[in-house]
Amino acid sequence: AWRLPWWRSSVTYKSWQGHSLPWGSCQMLTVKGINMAMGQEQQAGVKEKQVLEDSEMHLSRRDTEALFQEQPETGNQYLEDSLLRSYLKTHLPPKVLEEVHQDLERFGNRLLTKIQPLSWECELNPPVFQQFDAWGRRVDHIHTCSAWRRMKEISAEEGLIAEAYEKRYSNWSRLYQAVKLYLFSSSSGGFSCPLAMTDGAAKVIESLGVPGSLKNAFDRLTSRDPEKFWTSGQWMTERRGGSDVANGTETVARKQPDGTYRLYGFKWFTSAADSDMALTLARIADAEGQCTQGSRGLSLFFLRVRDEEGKLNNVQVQRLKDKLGTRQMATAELWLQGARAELISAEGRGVAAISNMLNITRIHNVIGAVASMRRMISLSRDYACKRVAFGKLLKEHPLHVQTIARMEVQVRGAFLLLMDIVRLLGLAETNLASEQEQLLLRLLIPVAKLYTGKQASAVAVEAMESFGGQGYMEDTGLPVILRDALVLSIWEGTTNILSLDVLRSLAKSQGQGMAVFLSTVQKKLELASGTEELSPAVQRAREAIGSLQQFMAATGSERALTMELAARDFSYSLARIYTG
Ligand code: UCC
Repeated sequence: AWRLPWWRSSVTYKSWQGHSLPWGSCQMLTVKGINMAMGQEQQAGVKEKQVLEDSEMHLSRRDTEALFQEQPETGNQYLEDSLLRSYLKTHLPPKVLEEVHQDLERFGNRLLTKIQPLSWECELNPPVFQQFDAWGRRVDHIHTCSAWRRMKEISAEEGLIAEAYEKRYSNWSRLYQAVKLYLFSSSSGGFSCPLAMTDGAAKVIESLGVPGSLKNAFDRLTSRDPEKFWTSGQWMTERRGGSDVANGTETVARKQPDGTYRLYGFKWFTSAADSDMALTLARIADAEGQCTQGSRGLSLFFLRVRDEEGKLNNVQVQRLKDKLGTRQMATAELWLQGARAELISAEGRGVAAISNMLNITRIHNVIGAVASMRRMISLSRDYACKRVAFGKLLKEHPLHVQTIARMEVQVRGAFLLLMDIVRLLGLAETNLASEQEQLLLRLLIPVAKLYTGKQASAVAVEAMESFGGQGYMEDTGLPVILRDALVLSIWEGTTNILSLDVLRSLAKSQGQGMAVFLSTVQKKLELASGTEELSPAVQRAREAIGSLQQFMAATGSERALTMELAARDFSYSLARIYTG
């Protein structure tokens, strides 16, 4: 019974609970029921009745046998991921590798034995919103399950945020953190989402030099102590929409005599609404109550969601969102009715300040995309080794293997792209990145986010099909992975918005970003051209670069318009070339 998803109606649930009969027997009862209802038994002769009963028995036994398939499983996800292990072996300094390997092996076992069951519990027990108590008092309480709260403790214990900020392994710390998040993602029961925003908030505070007023928050966001650890929200989307933040933000900030602010507005889409704090944008009102419109009117604020006694900070929860996926996690509509907040950016520099957070959460999105592809393919591979069809195992059918191999190529490319981004981020965060590497990082983040988000959805659908009808069954857990993957191309900037961000990054660097991209790719191709087996791939990559350069040269006087229209295809090309 625990395997039943929560949204199955209680009628179905109860009727299953009522029978301790195995599936086959249930079916036999159903067949008998139909026959009785049709009145055939009364009409049939004794002999005919016997034949009918015999065939029912025969059918039910056969069905019972045919219904059982072996469940696809995975083992320790670190040990089984040969590409991940070979990447770490190739890139990490030996001393770092030794320590990291031990920890990842241990973590892989913990994920398998302890964390994965919690993840399913989160899926079965989504958050519940209680607006009033029994006596009519407004409480606006979001009840989360114990497994979800345990995920928060585990995140602290494992240093899933802390690792990146302690910098124990200098520039490799960020990559190491990303690897742990990648392993955690598919078993996190949706907790990857608050972690993404928590990491983003820590990054913003760090980039501000950890001012005294934010020291406590920073220490908590990056703590390994479950008692201290905080998660953060990122409240950006208002009712006019989540893409055009500059024009969509209506929230007003009114300055108080003590220098703090009170925020008034309506946040339409706040993920992980049970977080301890949030970063949010608002327009500061002047003495006459007027605000500057557009991007230049936006400033960034820090706020606590509740005070020390657990009372909401003048925030009202209107309702929880009814989402297609990520149901484990509370996404809410929030009214800010004078929420106390602290201004943490320069006035009018809110978008630029929160972009540090956006870049981190977009990298987390890539992590989630690669992880979900890896999970689906690992399960699909395992199933291919167990399931027999047409007289042999699926893995003995070349066409089936070809389908899995094509997905495998997608996930491997995406994984290597992700690793390169977090490697560059690690360099940037330890002041070891050249100016060129920083430009490349800025460009690759939106490229990777937009491309892997689409890949993850496509791979999830393809992999689901590789299980046949079983892939479509809720209680296999496979549809959950698909639903959760579908959001990856939507939140944190849709594909088109991210494509425009690619153009923004190129324009801001006045073409330097593109030059760095091309020279980096050329260098990688030169290295690869020394290996004969790779020459057809090198050739194709060179042709793709040639087409891209020709396209850019041909944009002519209508360049801005052409580039805007081509932004998505252009970004896909960058992703494919770099990944190749
Ligand atoms: O909150 C959400 C859901 C949370 C759940 C997330 C969990 C993910 C977990 C995954 C785990 C599995 S969703 C919120 C979604 N909304 C967005 O992502 C926003 C999408 N819209 C954009 O990105 C737009 O392009 C905007 C908002 C950035 C456009 O705003 P503006 O004001 O029109 O942009 P400007 O004027 O071009 O940029 C203002 C400044 C510029 O700097 P200056 O002024 O110095 O030239 C830009 O260069 O901001 C800078 N900037 C950036 N800098 C803008 N974007 C970036 C960037 N990405 N990196 C660096």
